[in-house]
Amino acid sequence: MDDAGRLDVAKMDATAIAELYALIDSQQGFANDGLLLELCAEPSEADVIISNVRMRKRLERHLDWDIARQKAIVTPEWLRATVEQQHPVPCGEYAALEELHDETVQSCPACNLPVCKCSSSPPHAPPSTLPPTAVSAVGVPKLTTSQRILDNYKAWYACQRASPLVCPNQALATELGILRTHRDLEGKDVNALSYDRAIAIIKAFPRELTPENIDKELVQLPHVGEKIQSKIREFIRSGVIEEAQYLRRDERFQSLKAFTTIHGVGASTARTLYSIGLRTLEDMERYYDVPVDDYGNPKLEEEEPIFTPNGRRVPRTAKLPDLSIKTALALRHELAVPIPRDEVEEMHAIVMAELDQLQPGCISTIVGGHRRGKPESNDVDIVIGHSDIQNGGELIKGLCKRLVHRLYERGLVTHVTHLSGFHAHNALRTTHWDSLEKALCVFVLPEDGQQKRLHRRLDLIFAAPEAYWTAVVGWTGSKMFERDLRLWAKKEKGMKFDSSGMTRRHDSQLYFPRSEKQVFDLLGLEWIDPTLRNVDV
Ligand code: 8GT
Ligand code: MN
Repeated sequence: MDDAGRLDVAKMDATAIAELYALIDSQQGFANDGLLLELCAEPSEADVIISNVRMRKRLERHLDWDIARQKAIVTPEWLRATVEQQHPVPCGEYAALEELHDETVQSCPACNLPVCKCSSSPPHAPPSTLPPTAVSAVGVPKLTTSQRILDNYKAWYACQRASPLVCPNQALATELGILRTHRDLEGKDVNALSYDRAIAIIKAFPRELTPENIDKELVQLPHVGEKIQSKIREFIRSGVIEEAQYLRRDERFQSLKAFTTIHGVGASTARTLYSIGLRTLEDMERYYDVPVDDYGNPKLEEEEPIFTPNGRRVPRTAKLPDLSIKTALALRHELAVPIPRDEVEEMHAIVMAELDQLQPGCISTIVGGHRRGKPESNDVDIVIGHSDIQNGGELIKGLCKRLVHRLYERGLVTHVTHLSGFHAHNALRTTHWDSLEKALCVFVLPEDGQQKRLHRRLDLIFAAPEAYWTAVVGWTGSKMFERDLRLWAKKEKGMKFDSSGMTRRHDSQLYFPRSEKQVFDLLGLEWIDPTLRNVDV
C-alpha cells in the first residue's frame, strides 16, 4: 500500500478506502451490461478517478493536471451508485471538481458504452461481439502483496508465502515434482505430501540456490527433511536427480502417469489397470472398448446434430451423456491440448451470455490456473454467483443444471459428469470436498469458419452469495495453497474453511465475506495476489 500516500485522496480515511476496495472487489468479473470494474495502479490507465479532493491545488499534489483533464474525476458516491445500479452511472452529477465538470462528462464511461442500458440487447446477438467495457477506478491503490509477505519465504504455511508461477529454482521444483508424482502414483500419500511441502518451500524461495549458498540456506527452511535435502543437494551439485532421471524411463512410472492423465482415473485405478497387464493408453482404449475410426484413431460415439431447413439446430432432448472414462479416452488427444488465455476468456464470455438469458444479474470469476496467471490451462474453472445478496441464493438454485442443459441444447456442452444440489455448509465435515452446485463438463466452442474447435474441459461452480468469495478463493488454488489455507484456519484460527463457506468452530457461526480481501481478513491472513499462489510445481 505504498502508493496510498501518492494517490490518496488525502481526505479518505482507511475505512472509506476499505469500503471502496470491497465495492470494487464485489464486482470483480461482473460483466453485465458491459460493466467490469477493475482497479489499476496508474492514474493514466484509468477511465475513472475516484477522489475526495475538491480543489485543483490539492488534486495537483496527487495527479498531473494534464492527466486529470482527460479523465472522469468523481466522488466515491459515483462508485456506490454504480455498484448499486450494477451499471456505470453518468459521471457528471458526481464530478469531484467543479472546474473539471465538463471534462468529466466527456470522459464518462457510462456515455460510451457499446449498448445503451435503456435498450435491451438483441436476443440473438453473438455474445463475443459485445466485450465488456472496462471501467477502471483509481485513487484507491490496487491491492498489492506486501513486502512482508515477499520476505516471508520461511513461513510455515504456504498461505503466508508468495509463490510465483515460475520461481528462481523452477528446474529443481520440476525435478522434485517427478519424485512427488511417483510417490503419489504408488499410493505413498504421506511421502508424496512431504515432497509437496518441500516443493512449496522451493517455489517461494526468492534466490537461486547454488553450490556456494546451499548449506547455509537449506538448514533454515521448514518442511525440508534430510532425505529431500539430500535430493536437493544432488540437484544443485549435478543439475539432475538421478532417481528422477531413472523414473522418466521407467515403464511402470510412464504407464501409471499416462493412465492418470485420463479424467476419472486416479492412482489406484491406474495401478489396477497396470496389474492386469495394461501398459499404454492404446491398451486402455481396447480395454474400455473405445470405438475407432478408419485410421484406428479413437472417436466419440456422438449423435449427429439435426438441423431445420433454415439451418437452426434442433434441440436435443435426450439425457446428457456422462463424462465417463470411455469418453475421456476417446477425446484424450483433444483434451490434452492446453488452452490459451484468450480461448479461456472466449469460453467464459459465451457461457455467461447464455446464463444471462436464463437468469440476469449473475456474477462470475474465472478461477483455477488462469487466475494465477498460467499462460495455458488444462481446463477452465468458473465460479458463478448472483449480485443480489438477499435473494441470490434462491435465484441461482438449480441454475447449474438449467445452464448445462441449455449449453447442451446449443451443442456447446457435449458431456457432463457431476451435478449436485446445494447443501448447507457443514462445519463438521472432515473431508475438504465442498457442496456447491457443480458441473464438470466437456465444452466445445462453435466452429469458427473452417477451423474446427477442440473439446475442452469446463468446470462450473455455482455458489450462493454467502459462499461466493470462499468459492473464488477455494477454486483459485493452487492445491497446496488451499491445503494450507484450511490447515491455517483450523490450527491457528479455530475456524473451518472450505469453498462452500467459513465457520467459527466453537459455535459454528457462519461468516459472510463480501470480497476476496475479506476472506483473507477474516482468516487473519495478509493479502496474497492470485499470481503469487502458485505453490505447486
Ligand atoms: P490446470 O487446470 O491448468 O491444470 O490448473 P488448476 O486450475 O490449478 O487446476 P485444477 O485441477 O483445475 O484445480 C483448480 C483448483 O480447484 C485447485 O486449487 C483445486 O484445489 C480446486 N479443486 C478441484 N476440485 C475441487 C473440488 O471439488 N472442490 C474444491 N473446493 N476445490 C477443488 O480441482
Ligand atoms: Mn483448472
